[in-house]
Amino acid sequence: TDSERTFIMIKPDGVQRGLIGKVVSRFEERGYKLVAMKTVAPSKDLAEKHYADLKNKPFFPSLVEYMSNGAAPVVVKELSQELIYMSIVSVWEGTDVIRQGRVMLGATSPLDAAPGTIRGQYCVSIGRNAIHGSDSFESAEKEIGMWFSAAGELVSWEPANWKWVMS
Ligand code: DAT
Ligand code: MG
Repeated sequence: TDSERTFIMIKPDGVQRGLIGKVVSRFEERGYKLVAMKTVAPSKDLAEKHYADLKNKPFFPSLVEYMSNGAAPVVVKELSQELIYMSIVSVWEGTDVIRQGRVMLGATSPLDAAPGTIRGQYCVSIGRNAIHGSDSFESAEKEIGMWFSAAGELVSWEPANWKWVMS
């Protein structure tokens, strides 16, 4: 349905490399609706929780380090000037956005990602693949709940062009 929502995160390498605008543009131009977005510096705990399904993988410690810089175990560290591991978390809405978001990201390993996908255009390393997107309805619900407090942070609104994009 056109109210389907997904969780999209621009990881620290994507932020450092100035890819925020490019990622946001792709979703905006496709016609999807931005319903939440903020900067975060996740704690190690939150990064571990986000990737809990992968906790037995050999790359799990380096994945968590990459996402959180092994930060102190607070929920979301206050942003400060010393911060270098900053991410952008966002929620996008629209028809089939979970599956389409994954297609727009490209394969997990950027070397397998089709040219024209975000990872296929901007990345070469699986450990620096710039972006995360929910892989199912269940993960989208879980991840949105983990990174946002639904009450105030998700906005219900209708873009002026909505009916010309989703029909
Ligand atoms: P995706 O990010 O495409 O959903 P995933 O959920 O399987 O992929 O893994 C989460 C992240 O973990 C992925 O973006 C990069 C890292 N990762 C996955 N497989 C890896 C591997 N074989 N070696 C190193 N990092 C890996
Ligand atoms: Mg995944």
